[in-house]
Amino acid sequence: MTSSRHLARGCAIAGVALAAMASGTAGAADGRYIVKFRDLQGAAAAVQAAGGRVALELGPQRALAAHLPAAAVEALRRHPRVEYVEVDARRYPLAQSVPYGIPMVQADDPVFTGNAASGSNTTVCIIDSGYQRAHEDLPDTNVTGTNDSVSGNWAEDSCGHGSHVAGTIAASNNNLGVLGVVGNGKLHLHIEKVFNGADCGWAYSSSLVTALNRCVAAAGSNRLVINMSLGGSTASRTERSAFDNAYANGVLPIAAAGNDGSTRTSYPAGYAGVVSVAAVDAAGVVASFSQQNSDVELAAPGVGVVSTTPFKASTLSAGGESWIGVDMDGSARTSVTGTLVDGGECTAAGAWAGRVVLCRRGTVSFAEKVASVAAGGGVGAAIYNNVAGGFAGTLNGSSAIPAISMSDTDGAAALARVGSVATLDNTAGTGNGYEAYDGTSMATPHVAGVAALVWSLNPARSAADIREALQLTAIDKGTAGRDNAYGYGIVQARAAHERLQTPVADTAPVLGSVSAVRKKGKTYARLGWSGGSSAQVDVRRNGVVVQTTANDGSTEDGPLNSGSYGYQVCVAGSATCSGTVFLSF
Ligand SMILES: [Ca+2]
Ligand SMILES: [Ca+2]
Repeated sequence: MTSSRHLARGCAIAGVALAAMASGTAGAADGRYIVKFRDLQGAAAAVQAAGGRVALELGPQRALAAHLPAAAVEALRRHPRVEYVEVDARRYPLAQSVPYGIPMVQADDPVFTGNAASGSNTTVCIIDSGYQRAHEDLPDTNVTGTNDSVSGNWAEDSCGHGSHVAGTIAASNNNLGVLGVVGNGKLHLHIEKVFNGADCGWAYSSSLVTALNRCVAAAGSNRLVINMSLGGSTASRTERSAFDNAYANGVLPIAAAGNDGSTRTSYPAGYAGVVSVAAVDAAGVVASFSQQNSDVELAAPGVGVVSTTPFKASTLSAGGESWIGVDMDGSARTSVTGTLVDGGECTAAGAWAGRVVLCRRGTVSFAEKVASVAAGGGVGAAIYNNVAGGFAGTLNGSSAIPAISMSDTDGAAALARVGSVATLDNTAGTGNGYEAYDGTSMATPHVAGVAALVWSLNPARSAADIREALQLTAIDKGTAGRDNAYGYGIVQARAAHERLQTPVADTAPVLGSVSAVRKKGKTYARLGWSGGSSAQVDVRRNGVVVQTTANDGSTEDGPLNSGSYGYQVCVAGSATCSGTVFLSF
């Protein structure tokens, strides 16, 4: 049987919480316009004569901002000294929204943001659906990738999954969009594109192994973390040995625990050499979809994670306001315009010919609501939530008219604009999108980003050291100690870093035996020991170092004259030594 690897993404989009990023567009419902004159002499009088009220004079531009009734707009457009009249469009403060997961995993701690070395000489390889390089909030430099004849151009992302993962790891610390775990651009990202198509589809296990090989080659001398927000239920011998060997060779692979809500093990997360990541919500509670088994190792934010997507946002605009909604699965991807009406719960068709209809969530399915709107002649449906927040919905089929979901608060704001002309724009296309997704796919990049961040500031440590520090410093959740829902708990960047900064105390070797052996008529001492925290040991004879050798458990010393000798084995260059064992002959 052929195994395949699917995206580990749960119920997709769970609402959009970036109201500050919405921009006002349609019309000047508040009646404010900019009127451009050939010269300003008599301009204010002309505005007043037309029934308007001047708000602001723009001298160098020879223009006035003014509140104008509709009739005045038309009159001024025909005025011989007026060049044009345009809507005085709204501008909003640009702000970066910090997703809740960033502080939850301590990624914004000053120990990292205040250190210019954070992220440097470290690579995160993202094996996914590509990377929307043109996105305004994703790094454009320090990014490499591999084009693939099957999956296409790595710098484009047809389904959005890979770009969402990448944003959680590395969205830029600037004045827009979101913030990633490493936002300073120092982290090297390498993109391996194994998924393609609008739904991302699936990839073969062999493609995943090829991607791993390319990640290793691309990382060069950098420390390498691999992000795999993917998995499947069938193990593969080839894949297992590839990832276990990579880990043994100093690579840190991290994968999603899976979204089935079952106790099944998912692969590659299930291999010993791969860290398996569970998903928690903003309250730190394990998500219902997050798979629970003995392989789960760490937990991280994976519910309602806002990050970067390559898609143009779906919007409803009316009366000078615009709200960001979410495309309903199966909806037509078109833009329509019509008078906005309140359809209640849209349980039955109304007289909605040519209208854009607002529907409240509840009582009947989304598909039935949209069918009612279409049957009533409506040109588009915007379904707003009946509880707090946004939501993602499916029509379990397709509709000829566009349908989007909206949050409860945006729905209430739209209801206040009923009667005005509305545009429901659900066209698909590339753009600087931001969406909230659910899934262990979203938890995985939090851990990968934290591992890279911590490793970059502790460059002498091994992949095994980083892994151990993440385990030992995670916030314990659920039943005390490691458990199958949370693993060791929620990953903590600062705590792991501090643990790695503390020097580890040496432990002494244990010298088990010293015996005399004869070779070519001469006598040697043969030593056998175990333990010791160093790669090399000193052999001491009567307190004097006579040999420094590999800590491999045995060596010989000599030739020796007959007598009595006291031997010790010590951590190289230290006084951390075994007890003394005597040899007399
Ligand atoms: Ca940003
Ligand atoms: Ca626990």
